[in-house]
Amino acid sequence: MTDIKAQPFPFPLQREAAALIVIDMQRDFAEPGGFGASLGNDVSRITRIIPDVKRLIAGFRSAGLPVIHTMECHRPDLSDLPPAKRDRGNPSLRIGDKGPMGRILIAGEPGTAILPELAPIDGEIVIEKPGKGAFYATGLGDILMRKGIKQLVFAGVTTEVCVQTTMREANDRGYECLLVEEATESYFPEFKSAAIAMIQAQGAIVGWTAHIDDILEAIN
Ligand code: TIU
Repeated sequence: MTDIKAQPFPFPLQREAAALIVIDMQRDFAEPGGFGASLGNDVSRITRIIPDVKRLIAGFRSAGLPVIHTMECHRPDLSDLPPAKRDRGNPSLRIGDKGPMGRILIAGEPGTAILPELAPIDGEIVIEKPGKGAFYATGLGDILMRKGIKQLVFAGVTTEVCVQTTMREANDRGYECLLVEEATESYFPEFKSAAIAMIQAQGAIVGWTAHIDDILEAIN
């Protein structure tokens, strides 16, 4: 067992049972005209983490460890979109509406795709999820169990919405969760800091957080 330098204390890596999960690094959250922008957010914050997420993915691939990708999206007929989610707030475009990159957050549309720099390669699992958490209404739990994965290293966006929701779901299911600080981002810097603090607090109540170089050194 190798410990990874982490907060609030070292993460006890079980290399054979660990996987990277990259949450929702989609054009819809990172590019103008997508879902994130339709909610009034400055999406340029998200693009800044692309090089670090890319480096992290490359490190897991070269270590021979699994990389799992998630995408927040809905069926074209909207049958998996609760009206409460579609109707929430006052966005300039709602989920399912046609925007400059196709229909917002709909499976198969150009804007819903994972950013090309971070695209999955053959053999990597891609989970399409209708919720903020990646365990809700997906096959993720069964897939992880079949693969013997017990530890999840988290990257992606946004820290306090889909990343933290999925970490909490995973933590309750018995996974040990480690968030990579440079490889996650929020539209709100104060929410990213708060999410990191609340994850680590109370003796890793939700999980650990660590820096990218410490993780890559431990797995390679
Ligand atoms: N709005 C926001 O911060 N996030 C989302 O809607 N989805 C994800 O975090 N992926």
